[in-house]
Amino acid sequence: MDYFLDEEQSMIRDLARQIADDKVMPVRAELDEKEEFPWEIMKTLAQSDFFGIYVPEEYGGLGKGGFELALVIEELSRACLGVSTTYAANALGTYPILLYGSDEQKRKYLPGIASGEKLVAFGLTEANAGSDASGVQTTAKLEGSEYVLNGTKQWITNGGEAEIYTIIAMTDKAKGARGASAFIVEKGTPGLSFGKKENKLGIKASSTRELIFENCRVPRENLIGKQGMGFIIAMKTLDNSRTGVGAQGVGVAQGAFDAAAAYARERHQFGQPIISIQAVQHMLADMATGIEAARALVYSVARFIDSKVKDVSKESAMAKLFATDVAMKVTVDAVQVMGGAGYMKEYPVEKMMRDAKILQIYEGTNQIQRNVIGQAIIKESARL
Ligand code: COS
Repeated sequence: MDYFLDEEQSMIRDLARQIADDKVMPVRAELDEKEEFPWEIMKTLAQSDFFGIYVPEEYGGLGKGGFELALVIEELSRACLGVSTTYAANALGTYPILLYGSDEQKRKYLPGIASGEKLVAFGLTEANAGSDASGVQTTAKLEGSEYVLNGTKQWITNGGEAEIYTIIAMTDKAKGARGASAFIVEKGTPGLSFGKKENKLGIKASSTRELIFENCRVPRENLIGKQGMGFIIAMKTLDNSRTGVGAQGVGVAQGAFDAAAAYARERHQFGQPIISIQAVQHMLADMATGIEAARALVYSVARFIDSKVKDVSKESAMAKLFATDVAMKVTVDAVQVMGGAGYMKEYPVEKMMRDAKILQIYEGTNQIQRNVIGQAIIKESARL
């Protein structure tokens, strides 16, 4: 399919593809095995200006949008979801500043983020808050010119490795969703420490840790937007970043499909390559169709969001939901097409299948995406 990329977009995709092929593929199995954070790859991505792709030029970025970001995420995901999660989580952590930060905050933080010098992480989830985003129990109390944060965030991607954390905490618990606020917390701030590194099913190259706040004092200027806007900031952040998760789904599905199709040509049974067997062809046909449909939706939604429409909750939830369900099905089927080989670590698809599962869970489970779409349908149907 031709998605009519302009010259710059084609260059971005080609460079990301080259990095995925040359730098990520050769080390992905080792990164997975050793659960090693991909610092070298992050440096290569920084040298290619990929951390600032969606950051405005005035703050040191390339001034592109979520569509170009999706192209990079897709290519990296074709090679390794652990690497692409590490990269994409930066955008998730940066959106609160990009969408709601003051000019001063943008000038202070965005250039270091755009250059890749400082990694970013987003902290919403806690023991009792995740799908229930307004169930946050971490508190932020204004004392003079500082907010004092107390509480624990869990399952935070880039936890411990990132220099900048955008955190949702309650400034007024009694107000529920309207009592949450968003803050920037820098690594090294006294009172911020990191808990255990999680041992995960997949995306093992990425770091997932707890963030522990114990009387952690941040200057009042680190409040993003206004007090009480935290829930909306988190929702709008997720509305923007969920297409990136969709792009991860497209990428990992493509990687699994490519491996399965190549293997099906090589593997002979009943005196013929198994790709000549109709049962295998039908599986590959369904996989290819799902991937193309997911890519078409993810690209359309990313372009729709970049056109600066106001409310994109429904469309971004659709892109995330559809593409990540496709990713799970395609990676499982790739293992099936490859049979015994697919189950072995010599081939990449068992890792892709393990990795893909997280896409149906993080940045809102796919059940939550259906809720978001359902709520939008209820609102829209009232206008019919
Ligand atoms: N954009 C703007 N406003 C939004 C919004 C959005 N995307 N989503 C909700 N709101 C508004 C609602 O309109 C409502 O406003 P009013 O109080 O003025 O009516 C307010 O925010 C509260 O919304 P709602 O009542 O729908 O909140 P719920 O607590 O029921 O939660 C869901 C709604 C489930 C959609 C939300 O909690 C969610 O997205 N959860 C998943 C979060 C997530 O992705 N977690 C993963 C970890 S982060 S990586």
